[in-house]
Amino acid sequence: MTKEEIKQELRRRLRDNYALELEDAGPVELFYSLGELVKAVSNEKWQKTWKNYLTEEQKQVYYFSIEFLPGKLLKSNLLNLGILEEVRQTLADTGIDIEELAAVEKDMALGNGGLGRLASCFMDSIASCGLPGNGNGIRYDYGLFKQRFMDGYQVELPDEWLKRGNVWEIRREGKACDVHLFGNVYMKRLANGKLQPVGENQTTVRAVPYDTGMIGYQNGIVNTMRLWSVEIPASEEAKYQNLTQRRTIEDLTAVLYPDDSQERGRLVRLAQEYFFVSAGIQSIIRYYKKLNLPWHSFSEKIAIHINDTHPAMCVPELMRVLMDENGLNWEFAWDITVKALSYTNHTIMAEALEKWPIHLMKQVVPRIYQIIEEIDRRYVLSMQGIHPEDLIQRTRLLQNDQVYMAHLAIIGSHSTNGVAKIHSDLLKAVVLHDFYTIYPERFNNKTNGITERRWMQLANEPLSKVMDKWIGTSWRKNPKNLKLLLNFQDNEEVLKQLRQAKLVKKAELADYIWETTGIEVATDAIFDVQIKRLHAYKRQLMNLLHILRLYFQIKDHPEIDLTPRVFIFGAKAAPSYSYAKSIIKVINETAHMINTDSTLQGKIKVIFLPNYNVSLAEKIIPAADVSEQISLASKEASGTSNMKLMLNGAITVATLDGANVEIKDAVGNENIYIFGLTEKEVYNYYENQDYSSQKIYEEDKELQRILDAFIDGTIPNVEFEGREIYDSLLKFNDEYFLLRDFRDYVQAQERIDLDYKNWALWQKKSLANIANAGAFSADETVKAYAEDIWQIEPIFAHTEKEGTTNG
Ligand code: B1N
Repeated sequence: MTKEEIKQELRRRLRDNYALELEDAGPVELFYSLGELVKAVSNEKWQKTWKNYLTEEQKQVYYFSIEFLPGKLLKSNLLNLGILEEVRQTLADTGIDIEELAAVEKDMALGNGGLGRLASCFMDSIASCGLPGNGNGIRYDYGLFKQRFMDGYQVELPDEWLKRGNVWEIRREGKACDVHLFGNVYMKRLANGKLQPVGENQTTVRAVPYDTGMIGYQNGIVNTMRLWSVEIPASEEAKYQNLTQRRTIEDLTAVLYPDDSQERGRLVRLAQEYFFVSAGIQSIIRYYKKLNLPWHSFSEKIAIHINDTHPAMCVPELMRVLMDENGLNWEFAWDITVKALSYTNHTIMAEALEKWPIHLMKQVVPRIYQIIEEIDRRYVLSMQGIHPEDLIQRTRLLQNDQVYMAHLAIIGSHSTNGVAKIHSDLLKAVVLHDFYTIYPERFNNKTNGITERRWMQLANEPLSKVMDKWIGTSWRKNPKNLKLLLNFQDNEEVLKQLRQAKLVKKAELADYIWETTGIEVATDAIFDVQIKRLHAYKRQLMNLLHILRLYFQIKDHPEIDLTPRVFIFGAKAAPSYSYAKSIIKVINETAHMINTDSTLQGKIKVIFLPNYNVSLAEKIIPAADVSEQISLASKEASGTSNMKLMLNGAITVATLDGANVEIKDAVGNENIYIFGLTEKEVYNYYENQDYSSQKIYEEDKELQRILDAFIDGTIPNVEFEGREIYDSLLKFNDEYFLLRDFRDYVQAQERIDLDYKNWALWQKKSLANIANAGAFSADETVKAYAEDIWQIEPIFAHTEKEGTTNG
């Protein structure tokens, strides 16, 4: 599209929709008109892509995830369509800043954190690699809550992201389907002697899909992310005349559960899980039937991926549809199911491994529960005589009146993967070791990745331009080519320009901090960033202990030569996670104490930015100098902000946890600050039960002073929270070994302080991080899934191959 065409199209839409001239339109009208224009351009490609998949009968993957976290789509869609610069220029010619209208778009925040964001990075990469893939999830009316601070406390407000409508989605009423919940199921004997399940007193709801185009990077491909919304079916209208009854049903897709890595056994959550699983499986079956192929070819055309256990009911649901609705026998249906399905595990935290009480399952999904019971029975039977009885009992689905969802996912699929090397190894050796002895061939690793397009090209233009200048533009299509930057390690001009680019983004963030908090920060300070959900295992508290150490140091020695530092936090706590909320309160109160103390001469500042989300991440990450990845070794399955920060030239201070281990291998020891217990040492403590935080406290005077600050009035206004935290570290023996790792952490921080003073040395480390970040491109990750797990091919490869055989 030329600039002239863009302008004409925009003018037409503004006139038709708003009766406005381009020059008179405000950012809201401009955003919606431009959004429609983008949709028109991409819809044509979407239609073509879909036609192509159909005629080629290409194998498709369906990525089932209860969370998707795309953030804003305008600029990303423009970039991927290859018209970002043209549109920017066209608008600029009329005196309009594209950023102003981009800011109108609400973040699509239908996810909690890493798991949902990963799903969205994968959607972008799958389309960009030309792979036939679809997302399947829930269209929540309210996304993750909006976070405010009041008196330092987290307050949650509803996220009304749909208030002004959503330009990107297409409602497809014609593709709606019915989902049955609750009631009873009994078996009826048919005339032919076969048993047929019959439901009674069931609640039938309508699942209506809303599709959003997932636009590939300048390759003409547009895939589909399908999100389901609940409605009351016309046939049932008479049944639900009462408003409360209607509400109960409409509640099903009303809100996203805000608990990250923390499971709570709620009825509505279980109903949500079944709702999007059932609707998704039904629409897959409908598609497969269009192909007119025998059932035994199913897994040659369809791969179904379950993102964590939330969609694990795909196993019994596919069984149900194949048997109850299509007459297949158990063995045949089971064979198809196991071949089609695959599963990713995202956590070893016990509280996040889903287990549903049997009584709840019987109540909410009675037919599914029957099938689960039968899977369990057959599993036990098939393993007897092959494996020892205790192993069988430990791995079966039904234990302690609960359904173990991870067991269901592993037994009912052909592949189980972890999300970083160390995590996958832990699954094999410890967490899922029993299953590994039974199905060793099913286990594999797929280290997470990120889409560099969003996290570098869109979020960090100054850096992108420096890259273009020195290594050309090939990295934009192929992030592995960031490696070319290594040729300039010793080029002072390149180092200077990289530093300058960082400074531009730091100045922008400093402005944002000033606007949102009224606090002034200096751009020559180290910007030290920890951004992730608030969780005890992620150890934001240890970061705070280090900040308090610096505070006391400056208080005692005002003349001390510290490199000025701005500590930046972004984190939401699950509303029910009171310990995490106490940590937020204590960080906020410490921040206030430090930021208002002029005797500190601005040497340290603490900024807790409210409402951390994808858009805020795009502001913070490009401005970061230091990336805090300090979880207790073994607890963080992978992490992905570690990759985004590295890509933007931040240097990581890290434990050997999750993908940090692979980041260390990629950049080398001299370009990362590693500290703390290893995963083996952590497990040794568990085994020997000989950890005593009290002992460390008693032997370390400085640490005593820091911990006492929580309860002796040093940190103001934290009476209850300070005591809660103090007790967690001493009375309850410091579950996440903060005191054990503290000294080592402090030493790493001292090296950072020193190294930053030598700008060229620091910049060289930063360069090495940028250059090696290509290894963490989600493009590479999804290609590995496509090859090893899903067995799907890019559309281009497919058509070429067909071409040669035909020709
Ligand atoms: O998944 C990310 C990883 O990078 C993180 O390390 C990991 O913590 C995160 C229940 C979860 N694991 N488990 C969840 C989310 C929501 C929920 O209701 C669990 N999130 C992760 C991507 O692999």
